[in-house]
Amino acid sequence: MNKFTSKAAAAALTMTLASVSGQSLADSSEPIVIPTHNWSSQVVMAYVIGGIFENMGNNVEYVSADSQGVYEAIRLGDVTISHEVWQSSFGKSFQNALDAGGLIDAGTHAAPTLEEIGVPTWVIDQNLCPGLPSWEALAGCGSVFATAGSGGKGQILEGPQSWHGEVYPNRLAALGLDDEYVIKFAGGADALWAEIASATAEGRGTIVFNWTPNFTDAEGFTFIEFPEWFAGCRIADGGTMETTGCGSPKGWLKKAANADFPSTHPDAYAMFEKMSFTTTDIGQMAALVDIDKMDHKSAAATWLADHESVWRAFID
Ligand code: TMO
Repeated sequence: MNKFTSKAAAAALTMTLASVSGQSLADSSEPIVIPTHNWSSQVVMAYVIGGIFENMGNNVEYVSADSQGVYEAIRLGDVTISHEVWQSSFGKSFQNALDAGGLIDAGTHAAPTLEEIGVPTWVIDQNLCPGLPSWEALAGCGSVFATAGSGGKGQILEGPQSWHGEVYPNRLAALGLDDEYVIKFAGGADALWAEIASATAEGRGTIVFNWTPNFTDAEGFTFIEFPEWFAGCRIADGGTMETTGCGSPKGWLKKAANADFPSTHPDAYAMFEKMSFTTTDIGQMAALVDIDKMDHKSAAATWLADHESVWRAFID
């Protein structure tokens, strides 16, 4: 089938289904509820997607939502979509809602992901802890990463505890590094970037949680290489102290939606399902806020204006 005939066939099928179920073909005017969380690309992308939906004639609404609880909220219909489901942090909450019913997997972005602790690359170039980025090099380097408040131990600045729970405390214990390092949970993502900036200005070694795609991809950040992840290695996923020393998955970035969204808003859902952002797209969305210091809405408007050919392709 060529593009026209497949489109015509799809339209005919939609009309048949619509007349059977008595639904109209057009998207409902009910607002599409888009969640915002606490890291930059996610919030910018929320407004990017909202802007595309509005361009298509849809109504949108934004709600600030907990990044784990959102999957249950989608399942129950209080939130319509999730556009950045990061495997390492949220895979379990996503899967739980998928299994319970009411939430659907709306596909995967092109960008592969990693959520892991690491160091600004200059720490490696200057050989502050010989053997990095292998995790085994951390043993004996605790004092290199000590801070004023870490009692002589190496500090690892984790993200907010709502992202990864006990993953890093368990990992340190499993790898025998908990005597030499302490985990500090950051209050928010900005604390991670502030720590990288001040440690770099002081020439002080630092270990922080970070992820890719992110604005730091362009700045030189190296993730520590831990024992390879496998399904079920973490304690929260049924693993044991023998296995929970595993690193984070080289993961996926998914989209999720309420199960009714394809029938209430067929055009918007088709766009959302087709929508796929690359590492570059997502890095740009974060950089507009974290480097260029724009507010999230202006960053989204700028991104949409500068990349019209990218998002137009999701509509056709
Ligand atoms: C979910 N995050 C990208 C902040 O790791």
